[in-house]
Amino acid sequence: MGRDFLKPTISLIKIMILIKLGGSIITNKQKPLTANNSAIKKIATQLKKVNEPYMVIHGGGSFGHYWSVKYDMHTKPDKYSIKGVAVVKNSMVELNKLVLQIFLQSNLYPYCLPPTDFVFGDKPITKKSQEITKIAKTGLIPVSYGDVMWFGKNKFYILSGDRIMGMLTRILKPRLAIFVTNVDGVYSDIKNKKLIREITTERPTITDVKMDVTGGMKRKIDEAINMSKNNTDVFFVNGKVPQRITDAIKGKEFEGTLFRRH
Ligand code: IP8
Repeated sequence: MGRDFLKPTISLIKIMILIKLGGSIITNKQKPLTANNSAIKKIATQLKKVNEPYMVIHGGGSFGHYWSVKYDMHTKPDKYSIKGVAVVKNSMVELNKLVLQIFLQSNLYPYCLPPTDFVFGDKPITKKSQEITKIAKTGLIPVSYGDVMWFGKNKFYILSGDRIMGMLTRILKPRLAIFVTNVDGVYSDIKNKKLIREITTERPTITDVKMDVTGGMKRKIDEAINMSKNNTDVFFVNGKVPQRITDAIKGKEFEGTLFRRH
């Protein structure tokens, strides 16, 4: 099935692409506090070929998720251990720094945007979020990440990168949103690796892999369905074959799952 029809008409009206680099691809989830530098490098090399405004949001993987589990911290606002808050936050800054460094070494120009810059409590700050497209239009790449956030009333919560994707889709109305993970897309059957090529409205029944603190693949699918309802095409692609990211952007045929906008 060709997907070329997705590109020309939409790009005339809409700009901006949101790319979520999942923790499963940019870190080694089996090894605490280990980034997958070579995967990040390969993705950065592909991103160098993109010549339209885009933003990158990355997940926590074996950094943020590792510590969130250790300190029993979740997406629900609560009075979590303040040591936990400090440790999770620091681990995400560390991972973000690595991503920024590799981007710079790959001749990309990242512009670090922690979610505290455009989220207050659990809501996006519309005016600040709207500036993101303008930053991306200069050629810089706004880079944000899942994080532990101050909620108010002595409570904190884990804000996932997937949630940020959903929030910003509503405000920026990107022409495309891409979730990069370590699998080909959404499988209807994880054992046989049967890939669902296209999802319109219905949430597919999937057999999920291990859950993480922010909800794993199921959560990602719900977010993607809502984003496609917000008139944005959403792709799930495998970051181990990073060319699929640029193929999706260029409207070429590629292996992955499309959540068609409606
Ligand atoms: O990996 C989670 O972000 P995600 C960030 O996008 C933390 O779910 C701090 C666990």
